Amino acid sequence: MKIISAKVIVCCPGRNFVTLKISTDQGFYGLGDATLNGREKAVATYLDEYCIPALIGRDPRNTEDIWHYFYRGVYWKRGAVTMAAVSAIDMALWDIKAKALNTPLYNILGGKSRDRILVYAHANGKNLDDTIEKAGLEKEKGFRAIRIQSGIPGLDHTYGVSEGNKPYEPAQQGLPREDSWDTSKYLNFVPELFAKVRKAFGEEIHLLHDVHHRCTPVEAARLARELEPFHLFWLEDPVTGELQEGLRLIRQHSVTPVAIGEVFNSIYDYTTLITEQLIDYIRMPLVHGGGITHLMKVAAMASVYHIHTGFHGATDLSPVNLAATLHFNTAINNFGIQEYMPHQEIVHEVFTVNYQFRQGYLYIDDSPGIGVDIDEKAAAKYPYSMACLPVNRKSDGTMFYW
Ligand code: EZ4
Ligand code: CO
Repeated sequence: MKIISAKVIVCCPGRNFVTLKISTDQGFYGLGDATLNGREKAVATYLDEYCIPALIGRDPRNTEDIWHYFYRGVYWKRGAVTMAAVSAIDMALWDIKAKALNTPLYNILGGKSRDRILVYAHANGKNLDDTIEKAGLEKEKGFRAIRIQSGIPGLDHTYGVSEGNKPYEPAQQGLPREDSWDTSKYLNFVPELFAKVRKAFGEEIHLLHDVHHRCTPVEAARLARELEPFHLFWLEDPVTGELQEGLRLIRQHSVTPVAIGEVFNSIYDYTTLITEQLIDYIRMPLVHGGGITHLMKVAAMASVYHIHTGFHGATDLSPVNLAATLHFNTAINNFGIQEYMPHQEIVHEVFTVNYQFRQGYLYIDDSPGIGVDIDEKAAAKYPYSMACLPVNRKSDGTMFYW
């Protein structure tokens, strides 16, 4: 089998997506997600200019060799743009391999370790009462795990909280919006938030929270310790992960489980975190972490250290990534939980999907390959429209993490 052509499809059904489509001489084609929120065109250009010409003529079944060609074979390794491109290629090749064998992807990743995938929903309220109400709505939909984010008294915008009644979407048209941040206001509010939410819902439901990289290690250690009585499923990105050793301080002071890595893109971002057991969940998604080939290795390494998966799954990751992730989660032993933020209806005019939500779980069907298709005519109706993630400053104007 040979790759005869490949193309990048950039579209904007409500938000931007980058999809790689690789075609073979045997009639099979594969899809890979290459979406990098706010930097879509950089990945599309990297694929178009440097990767696609080097793919033509290769046997698409050689997933391991092709992965290393675009990783090890390239002098400039790692980085979000490069690795999103590698991920898309890898995902599309695995899609082709499974389609050629006429079997769902999970079958060639280890088969079924489970029939359904536990997912968590998002409750984003403007204030404490609104957050409890929103969490109640998610519980009524059947979710058994809910991420709790709330507006913070005294701050105009807070990460994770939508404008008006719109669904949460952090990327805004044009150049980045500037938010303002105050860590002490945040730290004073969050324990009270979780005390009330836990009281309202009892111990049965899993509660999660995303700090979104905004604490120093010692601030994060304080928060993690103060949240201990409310038994969080996890505390996400309590600090930026750039300094892996920074996570030691949190571990020394608290038993609140920690999840990290939605902005990581390589196994080398995780080595200290995993081998010193400083975290409990890996978040690096297939679309940004080198695809199935690389994540299989990261997940295997994590499994040795009692660490589970809990992959990033916001709406800026396309249905192709979500479906590939569901196959992955079906197959591996150390699956933990999957983030699930449903895409807008308009997204499904472009992507037809093979998964379904029921009572707290996602179910993937047994169509061959990844099982998601793209309607290129529909995609062409929604051209790319520049949008960026916000930037964030402390209240005195100091540039900070968003
Ligand atoms: O801010 O996907 O846990 N989820 C998150 C997301 C990220 C966005 C960035 O594009 O942190 O909401
Ligand atoms: Co996050």
